Amino acid sequence: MLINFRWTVASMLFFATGSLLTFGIAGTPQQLSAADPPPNVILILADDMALGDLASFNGGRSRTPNLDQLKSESVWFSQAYSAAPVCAPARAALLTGRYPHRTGVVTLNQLTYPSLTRLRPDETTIADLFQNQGYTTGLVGKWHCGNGDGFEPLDRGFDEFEGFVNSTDVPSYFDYRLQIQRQTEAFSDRYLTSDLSARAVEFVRRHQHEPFFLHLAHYAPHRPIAAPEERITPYLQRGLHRETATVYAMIEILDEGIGELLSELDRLEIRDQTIVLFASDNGLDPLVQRRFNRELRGTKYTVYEGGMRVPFLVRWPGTFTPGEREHLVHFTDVLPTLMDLCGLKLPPTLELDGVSLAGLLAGNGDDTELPGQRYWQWNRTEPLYSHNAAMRQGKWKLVRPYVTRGVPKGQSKRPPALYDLAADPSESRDVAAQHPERVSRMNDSLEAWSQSVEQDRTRAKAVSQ
Ligand SMILES: [Ca+2]
Repeated sequence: MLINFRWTVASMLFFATGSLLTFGIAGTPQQLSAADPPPNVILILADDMALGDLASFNGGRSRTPNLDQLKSESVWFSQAYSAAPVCAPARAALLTGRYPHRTGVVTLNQLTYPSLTRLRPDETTIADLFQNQGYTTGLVGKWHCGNGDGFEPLDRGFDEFEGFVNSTDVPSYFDYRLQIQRQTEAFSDRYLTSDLSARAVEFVRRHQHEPFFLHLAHYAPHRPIAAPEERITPYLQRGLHRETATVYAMIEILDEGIGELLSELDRLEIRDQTIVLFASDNGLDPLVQRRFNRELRGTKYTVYEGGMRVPFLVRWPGTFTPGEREHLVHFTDVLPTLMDLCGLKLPPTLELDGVSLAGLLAGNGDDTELPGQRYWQWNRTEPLYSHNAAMRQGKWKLVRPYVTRGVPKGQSKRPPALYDLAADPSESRDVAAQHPERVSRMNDSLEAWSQSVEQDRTRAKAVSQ
């Protein structure tokens, strides 16, 4: 009843204004007529899946027919970046449209560092915005943006939650616990990824007649790696290392589930009114056997390209013309983009770091609409901005090098490196010595950003413990 009431309110607002959707970016504004319902949104996130894990990028090493089909039907961004090289901060940016540090979520491991992984109570999530404007909102899968009362998905804008808050709930893909609303249930008769896929399909069936926002946050192919043996065998027979074979089997099952979800949209005849966005939160995990990732340097945990460049596909059949975009886009752009596409309002007090990509998606935008710089930083504990930080400006990338995956011992003394990604996409040649003025300017900019986000992170109204 609540959902229907909300939808009625949304409809009244919609019909009162006569139009709901305007692309707020340069180009001809496009409006849906009053007869068009607001689009549904499915935001799918893989976990530790690299750009090179898609079969269309790796020469068929893996099998991802459904994701490759989705890519062929989508606007896909070939230079898309997560907001961090690890799970929780990347997700915090996706949920808020803001750099992770501002949100209070700066590292992983919620149990060891609860106060550094909780999305601050004064942050607004994308789920809040959809929920407040008439959508039914659901999270299926991993949360990882805070645990405890007031910090979990049902407290942060989701009407429905079927998933897990802490990684300790998933000791195995074959033996795990899920929270279903606020009840915990244990499962040992199924495979996690297939289970989450089925729950996503059920969510869509339940809410097919209302506008919905579904965030399907898969765990695959994150550790603990495991898959049914018969799914691993074909990759072993190709001579792959067992860990790589297992990861590819996990990705294949992830791909199958996404195929089933997309087929369900067809069966329910809501394909054209459903925006689907697919991405991954960071690059491949070095603690699992290294595998092909194009020419990209680095892995999860590092701010090199291999740690943060991710697949980023956006499909809206009948509205977007599929094709590649080479613009530099970032996880903080997701919230403003989806708000824009759905014709929803952004509170004027919200200070976002990202921008709407609606113009680029519609094919009438250009680089001038994007921020000129993007920034990243991660270390395991309280932020030390001399560690593992980066800034991208055009083809240039400044990197304060990665030092350790463990707890750093004080500030890093290593000098910044400069890479020309147009000439050197694998970040193999440090050209800082040839461009001292550029290094100095970019380093100053990175320093200013660090101070800004740190000030925001430590602002008053601190997270209660
Ligand atoms: Ca991850």
